[in-house]
Amino acid sequence: MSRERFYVTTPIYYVNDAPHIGHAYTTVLADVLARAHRMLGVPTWFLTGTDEHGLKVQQAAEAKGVPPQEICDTYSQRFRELHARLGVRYDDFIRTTEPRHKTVVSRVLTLLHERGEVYRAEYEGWYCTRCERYFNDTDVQAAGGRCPDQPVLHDVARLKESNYFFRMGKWAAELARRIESGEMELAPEKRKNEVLGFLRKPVDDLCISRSKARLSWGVDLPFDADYVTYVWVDALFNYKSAIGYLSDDPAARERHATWWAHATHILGKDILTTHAVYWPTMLLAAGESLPRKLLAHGWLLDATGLKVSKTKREGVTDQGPPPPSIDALLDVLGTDVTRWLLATAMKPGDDAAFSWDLVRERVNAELANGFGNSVNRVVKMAHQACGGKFPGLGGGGPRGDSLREKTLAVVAAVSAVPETLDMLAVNAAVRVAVAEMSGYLDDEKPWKLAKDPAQTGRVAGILADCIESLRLLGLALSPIFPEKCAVLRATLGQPAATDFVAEARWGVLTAGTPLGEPPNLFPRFDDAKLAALPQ
Ligand code: ME8
Repeated sequence: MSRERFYVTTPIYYVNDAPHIGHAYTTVLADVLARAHRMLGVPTWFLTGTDEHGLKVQQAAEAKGVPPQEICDTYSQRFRELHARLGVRYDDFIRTTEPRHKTVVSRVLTLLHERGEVYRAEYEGWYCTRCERYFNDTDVQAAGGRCPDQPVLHDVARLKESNYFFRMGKWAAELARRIESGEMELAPEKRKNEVLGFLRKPVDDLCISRSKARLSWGVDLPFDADYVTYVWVDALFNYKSAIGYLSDDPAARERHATWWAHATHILGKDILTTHAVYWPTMLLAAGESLPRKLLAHGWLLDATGLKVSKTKREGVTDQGPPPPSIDALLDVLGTDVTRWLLATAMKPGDDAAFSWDLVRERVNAELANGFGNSVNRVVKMAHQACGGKFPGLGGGGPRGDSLREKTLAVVAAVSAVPETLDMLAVNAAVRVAVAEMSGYLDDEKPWKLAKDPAQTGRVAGILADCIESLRLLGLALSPIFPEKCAVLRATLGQPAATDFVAEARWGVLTAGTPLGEPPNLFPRFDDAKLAALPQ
């Protein structure tokens, strides 16, 4: 099923502040996966967007003294601009203040209300305005009277209100069954266990309304004009409203029918419960099928080991150096290197530190001295020893066979992406192949052999193996490095457009193909550029 179609989403981001590297991480990851699927010929639909209702936006607007819509327009545009700089190619960008979305929220709430899935009750609990969530006594106590999700950063306040509730608890056991059966996959495994653990305990019903007395910036509850919809209920439905769910337009409904069954949501572990419990239980209650898969990744951490976030870290004395801003990364390193730094920053199950020191180290070791150096070295030697043309395969010997094998392992890792969603495995395979190429060259020393006219065929064989390997690496890595791989392809006399199915095998380059000048694909980290950035 996963190979049939791929509908991939990012969380829709809050518009109360500028995007940072955490947001860029998720979006780049989704883009890399979307590009990999497209390259493999899997029809793909990539959705991202902005979450524009709720208290955070209302408060940001009040603080600036402007209407909330103005804040939304400004920051939503910032996300679009960032996506453009990151080379992110989405198919649709949804904003929750758009009529196409608000109509759907209203319709689905009416449906849930009519089905008896929503009731009114008095509620008293701990409320975190930053998370826009109620928490129960036990969780708040365990967090030392602070927000259970972000105890260091967020406080909570006691609130008592009459509100509307969704019968979430009623669906918990059914959801657990569907997760256990694999109908809705949760990756990585430890997140699945976390969610199943949560569902085994009694699950509270979900407060889905906010009194307009406190919060007016939201979608009106269709059955009570004194309330707006809880921002999370509103936001989660973006994944369906954007593709035409409950739309009046038949073409839009058709899109929903085409894509929904193939939905994969990419998100950070901070919003696992909302996505893995609130969202699917609401879908079950509405009589809808569940998303195919949820991939909940970890966090990029700053120098103090805290999640990189927009929140000012009041009360944290040793703040350490700030993490790189996404704009600074792009200014110093450009689109492709930034994409690669993010896409391979962490294993989905783990968190990862992210600092300028780590960035410098990785750029130099993995790109400048690794992949980039191999490209430069091999093309340069081909100019010196083979007249700047691809000499044709043959005569490389056992080391050549081994390079071919390691290179084809990269192709296998790319081909497995629809099942694994694992571009890190692709990257790891590339590193093995690049190391093999380096060892091959260092051991065989074609530059020395070239001095002996009797060895011309041997030199050509070695370089041909390396060039063919580079062609395949350029193909496999184009979802991460769209621009750099286009340069590599051009250098190796390949057309700009890739055809993975036709090209992902050993022996595609034809003898005599002219090679371009040796490119410096990945320069070393430039500290002067970093120092020149405005502070
Ligand atoms: O939660 N490391 O929006 P948001 C990695 N509007 N990823 C990070 C990160 C970090 N340090 N910080 C943020 C919301 N992210 C809701 C979502 S969806 C229906 C509504 C990424 O602007 C990560 O994907 O706070 C996280 O889940 C998301 O940004 C939160 O973005």
